[in-house]
Formats: sequence, structure tokens, C-alpha cells
Amino acid sequence: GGTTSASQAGPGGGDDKITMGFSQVGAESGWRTANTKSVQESAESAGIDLKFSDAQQKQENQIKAIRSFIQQKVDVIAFSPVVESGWDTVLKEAKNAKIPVILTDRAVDSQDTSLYKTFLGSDFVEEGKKAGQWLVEEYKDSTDTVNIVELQGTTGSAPANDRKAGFAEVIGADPKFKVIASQTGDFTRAKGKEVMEAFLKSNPDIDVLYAHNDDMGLGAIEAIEGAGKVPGKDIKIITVDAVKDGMQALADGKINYIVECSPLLGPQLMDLAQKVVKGEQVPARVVTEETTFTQEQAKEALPTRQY
Ligand code: GZL
Repeated sequence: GGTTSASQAGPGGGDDKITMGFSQVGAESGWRTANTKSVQESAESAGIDLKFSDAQQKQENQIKAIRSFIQQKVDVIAFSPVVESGWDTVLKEAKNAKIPVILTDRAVDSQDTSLYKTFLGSDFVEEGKKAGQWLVEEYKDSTDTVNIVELQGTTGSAPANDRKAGFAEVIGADPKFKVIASQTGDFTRAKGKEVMEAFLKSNPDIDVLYAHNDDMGLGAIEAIEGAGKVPGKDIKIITVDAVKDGMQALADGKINYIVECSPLLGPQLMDLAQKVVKGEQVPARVVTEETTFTQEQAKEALPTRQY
């Protein structure tokens, strides 16, 4: 056939190199940093031209980025939605522009699943359940009330909603477990510390902290030590992610249990993108492989952790 003039070619200049527009939540946590690294390195090794945007945890910035990717006529759009709701309009614009969308890490609550080709990420409800199951086991021989405080992730985000729901479902089976305070720490260390300070001021007898990510747990540890209490002993701590700093605190006995949430989604994302651009079928849902860690397991795993 004839040659493609530059004006008709996609941003790649007409060669068969795939161009991906990626809208990232932000840089709020160690998990996010590791996730960004995985996406960027995987695009590099897959020969995919990556246009990367950091939304500083603001939905309007993600919507702007997606619109810009549509303008640039990228071959595929991938993003981690900072919150679950409010995406239908911009996803319809991508669909009308015939640009396939891949969800990674977090999900959207759109009823119209034709708005994206697949969702690659963890099962956050399962993560919450694993956290609850450890607590039930830890207190199986006690009948005393267990006072729990909870540091939630970003308000309205899928991980915050689902980790809360999974945990509540499991501990709800036994009335001795009482969540006496639950508030967002927005997945950051700073906010986790601030909210934990407030929890400690208004609740003299906290037994357990359930933090939706390591970073808020690490901030809370500073608050707990600042209040003259021993994290991991006076207050047991369960977190989610298993990033290096969290695993170090677990090995040091300041955290009691971590439910892993793998940020290494890059390789699968690029593989799915190549299939989607070729018009091949992909599964509607790809669930991330992940495990859990006790203090002993953290000591063994630390030397070989990738993030
Ligand atoms: C979970 C991811 C969450 C992490 C947090 O897949 O969306 O966002 O658990 C991160 O550390 O900020």
C-alpha cells in the first residue's frame, strides 16, 4: 500500500511502535514509586513508547491526561484510577476515539464494562480478609474486647473501600472485635502519623492498628513511639503492601503482619497492551499473585525483595 504521511501517523510517526498513554495516581507511597518504576522499565523493555503523567492524587488531573492522550491519538491508554467513581464521560470519549483503555491497580465503578478492555490488579477485598483472618487467629484464645483503630486509604478509592469491607467481614464474625475509630490517612506516612496521634489522644486503650498500607503504618509507628508506647507489642499492627520499609519494620518487630500487594504490574500490563492493540482477546480481569508475611518470613524475604 501507499506510504502513511506523517500527519496521518500516530505519535510514533507511523512505524509499528506502540504508543501508550499512562496516567499514574501520584507518588504518595513506596508502593506507588515501585509501581511507576515497574511500568516505566517494562515499557522500555517491551519497546513501547510511554507517555507518563503523574496526577498528584487528583482525579481532574487524570481526566486531563486521558484527554491529552486522546488528542495525541495514542494507540492505548492505561491508568490507575485514584477513586472509583466519575470516569464514564472521559472513558466514553476514549471509546468514541477508538482508543482501547486498560485499568491497572485500582478499579472504577462504571456499569458499562465496554469502556475498558481489562482490569489488571489485586483483589483488595481478599487482602482485607487476609488481614482479618490473621487477627482472628491471633486472638482466638481470648474473650476480652479487642479495640481496633483503622487508617483507611484514599477516600473513595477501590483499595480503601475493599480493604475495609474485607476486614470488616472477617472480624464481624466475633463481637469481641471493636473498630473504635476509622479514618483516612490518604495512603501517606505524614497523614498516617497525624491521624494516629489523634487516635491515641482520644482512645487510651488501643490494642490493634489496621493500616491500609505500609506507609500509613510507618507514620503511625512514629506516633505510637511518640506517645511512649511500643509498636508491635503495646499496639499490634497489621498493614498491606509489603514494600521494603514495611518489611524492615516487620522484621524489626514493630509491625506484626503484612498482607502483600504487588506493585510489579509492568510486565503484564505491556503484554496486555500489545494484545489489545492487535485486537486480540484478553481476559476481562487479571488478578495479581501475592502472599502474606509474618515477622519470621520478613527476615527471610528481605534480602531478595525487589522493592
Ligand atoms: C494498591 C494501591 C495502593 C497501595 C498504596 O494497589 O492502589 O495505593 O496499597 C498506594 O500504598 O498508595
